[in-house]
Amino acid sequence: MTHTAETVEALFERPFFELLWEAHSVHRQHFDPADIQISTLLSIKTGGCPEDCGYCPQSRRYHTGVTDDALLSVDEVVAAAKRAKANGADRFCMGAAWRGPKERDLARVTEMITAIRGLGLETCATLGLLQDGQAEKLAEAGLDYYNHNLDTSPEFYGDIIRTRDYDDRLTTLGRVRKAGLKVCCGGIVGMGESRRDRAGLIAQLASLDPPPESVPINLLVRVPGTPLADAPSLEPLEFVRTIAVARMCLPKSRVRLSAGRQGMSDELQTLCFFAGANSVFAGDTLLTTPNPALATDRALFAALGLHVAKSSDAAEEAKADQEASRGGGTGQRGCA
Ligand code: SAM
Ligand code: DTB
Ligand code: SF4
Repeated sequence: MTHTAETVEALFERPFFELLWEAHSVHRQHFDPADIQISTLLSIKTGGCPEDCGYCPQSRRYHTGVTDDALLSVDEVVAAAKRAKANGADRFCMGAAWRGPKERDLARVTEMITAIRGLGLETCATLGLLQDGQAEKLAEAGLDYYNHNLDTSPEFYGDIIRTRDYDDRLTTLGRVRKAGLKVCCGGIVGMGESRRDRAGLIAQLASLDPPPESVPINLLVRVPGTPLADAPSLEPLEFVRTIAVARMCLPKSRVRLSAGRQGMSDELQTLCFFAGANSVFAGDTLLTTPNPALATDRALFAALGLHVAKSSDAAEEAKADQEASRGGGTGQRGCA
């Protein structure tokens, strides 16, 4: 199915309840609507990044108070992964404030991946742009997912980032796929982009072949000192629409409510889960900014009757088994 910014924007324009109903229906066709997947995030290399991403507190170009720390040791990261596992996470994501990994750093990260895999956790890494051959090294170490976001539409991208272009990102995503890794790719909204840009981002994500298995949708965390510190806030219902349209256009992907949850009410998050979000980052810090406490999330999930998926793959396999035993295909609905 071909998606263009124009056809995706038409979905945004549907009456709110119609859009929500349609997105929820698509969601139920592909997932158990009572299931939610939890990932834990750890910043393994914080701050001092040479890139100029206008939203990011870790760029060394902006005065945000984030310090330039060294890459953590394998022991420190494995200890954090053990704590995450004890807290019920099944996927452990490691983020590094790099343009991309240097070979020496990559060697340490591959050691981390192998050790964390050995704990029985799924692994994800977000290390920036990958050079030829680096994705293969990550795959050999046992990495499951690589996160690399397109962030916004191709048209708006140059307003936010100048040190790497859209094609650089697509090249990295191609390398990740070629190495056989699963792709986690999404973007940020609330950066002052237009609805057409939000539609353009979703059209790009949906046109990746195959589409990403995980799609993080970040709501900008406006960090003082970054160029986007005073970006206009996004209307909450427009955020819900974004999640609904992402669900419709990426029916089989895990849509993750990512950065920005700390500022969201329970009711707004609930609408997002109804619209098709079925994953979150758990734990009280994302990379450098606050996130709801695990106990707060658990209370919300309990109130909504959501249960934590054992593993994203297990949940998808269970749904596929359920469909197979019903003897029917699912057919995608709605996305133009
Ligand atoms: N340095 C690597 C890179 O850029 O690919 C990996 C880490 S980077 C922090 C991962 C993602 O975090 C970015 O692509 C962006 O989507 C998201 N992000 C960063 N700062 C954010 C903010 N202030 N609000 C929301 N999302 C943010
Ligand atoms: C993603 O899309 N969002 C996460 C994860 N991938 C690495 C990171 C959000 C970072 C928010 C800003 C911060 O905490 O520094
Ligand atoms: Fe660096 Fe990633 Fe932040 Fe961009 S988003 S400044 S590449 S850490």
